Amino acid sequence: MLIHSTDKGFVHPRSSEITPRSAYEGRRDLLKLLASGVAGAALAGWAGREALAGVQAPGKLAALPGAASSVAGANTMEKLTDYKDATSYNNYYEFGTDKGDPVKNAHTLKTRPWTVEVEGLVKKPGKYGIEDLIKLSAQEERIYRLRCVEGWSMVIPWVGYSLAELIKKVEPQGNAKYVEFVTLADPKTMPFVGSRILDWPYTEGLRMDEAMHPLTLLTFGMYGEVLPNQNGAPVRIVVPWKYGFKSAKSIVKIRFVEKEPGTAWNKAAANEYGFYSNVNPEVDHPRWSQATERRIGDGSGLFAKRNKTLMFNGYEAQVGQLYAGMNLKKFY
Ligand SMILES: Nc1nc2c(c(=O)[nH]1)N[C@H]1C(S)=C(S)[C@@H](COP(=O)(O)O)O[C@H]1N2
Ligand SMILES: [Mo]
Repeated sequence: MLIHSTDKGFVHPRSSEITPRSAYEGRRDLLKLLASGVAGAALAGWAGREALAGVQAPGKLAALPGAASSVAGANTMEKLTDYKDATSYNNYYEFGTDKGDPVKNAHTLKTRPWTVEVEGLVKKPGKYGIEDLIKLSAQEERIYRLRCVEGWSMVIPWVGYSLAELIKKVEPQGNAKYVEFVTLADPKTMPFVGSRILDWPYTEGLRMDEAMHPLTLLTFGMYGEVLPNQNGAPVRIVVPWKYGFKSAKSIVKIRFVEKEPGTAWNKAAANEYGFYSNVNPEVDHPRWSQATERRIGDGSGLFAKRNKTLMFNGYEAQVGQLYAGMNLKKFY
């Protein structure tokens, strides 16, 4: 997400695979079984739940397990990105612009106490303490690809629940057409807030139907644990069919509005980053192609293996309908 340079071959420390293959493959078999309809009651009990909790926690942070999700598209079978890679190669500009900065600097982020304010065009505005927000709905584990606009991607087992659960509780008014996410901008704990790279706070937004889509995840954890600070603790959004920058980290406000809200990267470079930002291999970034991507962990620099990028990041069957008839070159 850089104005100055593109993804420059960061060297990844080789780390042993965090998720034991046995656990992962056990989950794959179970999900196949569920899809075939055989599972049902036999899996409903304790044994089934145990087996479905696919990802073993790395043991670094507080546990936050989630039950395997039944939402369509929420369980890609691709190999998970190593926990170490997913937590040391980040974009979180409040803590620096290099991929290695957030893991070094984000320890200063204070994630308790934390409140998320729901405001704007809703019948039930209010402030949610983070613990209440976590308990508002059952936690699910969802394995999503996150595709950065810079050309790399990861596969991460996120933990959270559909943002729609919260939206239904707060009852948007009829004229609420968009949802805006405002993130923390605290110059005391975030060394780059105050720099001129972006207009702080970092904000993002979704159209109401995008925000209500079951794949849009209000996210509290990953790999069976709470989010590490550098990944957006204590709560972030993950929108798997859009470029990573739509997935705002460390949110403090959810605001319901009538007009399309401004967004951090659109304000910084409107010709490069639109409001929609759906992953689209056919619409290039003005300065580079979006046709392929590099999966983090699959080598870097000259040895990087590149994969074809999929329309809507592979979630076209689930979300394509939201954009029927829209010119996606114009609304990039
Ligand atoms: N507040 C905030 N949220 C943010 C960003 C940021 O700089 N600040 N970067 C975005 C970008 S460009 C990406 S690709 C993802 C990266 O998420 P990850 O580090 O967990 O992989 O976070 C997004 N959310
Ligand atoms: Mo990104």
